[in-house]
Amino acid sequence: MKRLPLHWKIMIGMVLGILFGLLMTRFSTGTQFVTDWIKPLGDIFVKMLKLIAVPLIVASLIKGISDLKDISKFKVMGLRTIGIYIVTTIIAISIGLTLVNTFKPGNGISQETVQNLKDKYASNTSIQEKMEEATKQKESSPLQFIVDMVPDNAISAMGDNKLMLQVIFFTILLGISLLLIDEKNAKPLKEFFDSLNDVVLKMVDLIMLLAPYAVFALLATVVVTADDPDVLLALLKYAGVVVFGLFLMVVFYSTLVGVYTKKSPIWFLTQIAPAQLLAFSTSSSAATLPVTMERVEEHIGVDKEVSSFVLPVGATINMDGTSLYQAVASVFIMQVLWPEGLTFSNQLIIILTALMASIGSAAVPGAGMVMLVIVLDSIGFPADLLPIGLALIFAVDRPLDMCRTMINVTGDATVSMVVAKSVGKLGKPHVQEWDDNYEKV
Ligand code: DAS
Repeated sequence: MKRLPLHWKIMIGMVLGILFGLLMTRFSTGTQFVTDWIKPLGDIFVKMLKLIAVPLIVASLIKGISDLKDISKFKVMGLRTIGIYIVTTIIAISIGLTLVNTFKPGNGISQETVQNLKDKYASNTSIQEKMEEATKQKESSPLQFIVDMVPDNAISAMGDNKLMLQVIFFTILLGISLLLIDEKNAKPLKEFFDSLNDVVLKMVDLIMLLAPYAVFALLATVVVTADDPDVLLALLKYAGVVVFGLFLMVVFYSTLVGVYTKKSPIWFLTQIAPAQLLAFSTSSSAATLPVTMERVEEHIGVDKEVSSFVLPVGATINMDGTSLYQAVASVFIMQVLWPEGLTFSNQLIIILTALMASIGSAAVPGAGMVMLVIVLDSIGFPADLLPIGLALIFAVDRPLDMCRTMINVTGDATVSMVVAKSVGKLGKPHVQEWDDNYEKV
């Protein structure tokens, strides 16, 4: 067990978690037992990862910027990153639309199933909450997400994971200012952030020792709280289209890595596997970010100058998995509830609004579904059918959230490699992983 690579240990934890969850569903008090005594371990693990996300972003972003010789390189890297993120998201949405229009998963849903889902979820508080959250987002101005980027209090911005963009905004300002002041005066702060960066990366290693046990708890919880199988079966074709689309995205990323960076795609996927498995288990790009950064920097060899900017920005605005899901889900819901809305122009609008919605989606569980309301609203989907539309896909949203978050993280890691290669900052991995205690090579 000691020599087993980390991602194998995590996978074993996941499988045992699923089996244990299935076993617990056999007992009347099984769900309560898992919720009371197993779930907290998973919650603690996710909280610990979110706890160190902000100091890691601040330390590595400051180190990344202050290591730059001239600020113009940062501008080039920033524009290149945003540009590639937009392109990969548009590709994801296009794949989603092509598949959902080809396989038409909505055409197989009976009105009886729709009624069954309507009765089951129409009064569901979670759906009401998502509708309210989406309404709030709709009412804010289109540039609100830029205004929200500017924190009015540096310390509070540091403390709130949801406002990751505010942390990034403040840190970039601090890093650039550090670059522009006298070298002698900048030295103490630069050295502080250098050591903070190393310390926080080591904290990631230590927290990851918990990972196999934490994913056991997370997966057992997902299993015991899952919906009854017959509902899941009715939506199998829809879920299959989403998962197949997400798989095609992994093929796209692997091809991009192999062709552009000349690195083996299998090697790439193996190195980021722990981050992918955590994204799958937590359904949160924000919680996974510290591990994504550690894997990309230490195990792939992307320079901090690049990863410290590309990954935090990607975790908040680049969600290729989510955008593909939103494209499939919106057309699926129209196929079932509003076939007359399936015009070509509406699907073009979906490309634009799913792009904006995935940028606006928070890196937390279930965020993609909230923004789906924005996408449907943008094409004039009847407001009274919206809650039914969400009820239609609600049953399989959590497993699909796990899958799309895994793709979100894979896309960020891919773009960080491509950007690093393009600016000559893709070097050798720093560590050779034998087991949880890495050997420095
Ligand atoms: N769970 C979100 C994330 O963390 C993605 C989503 O909800 O679609 O990436």
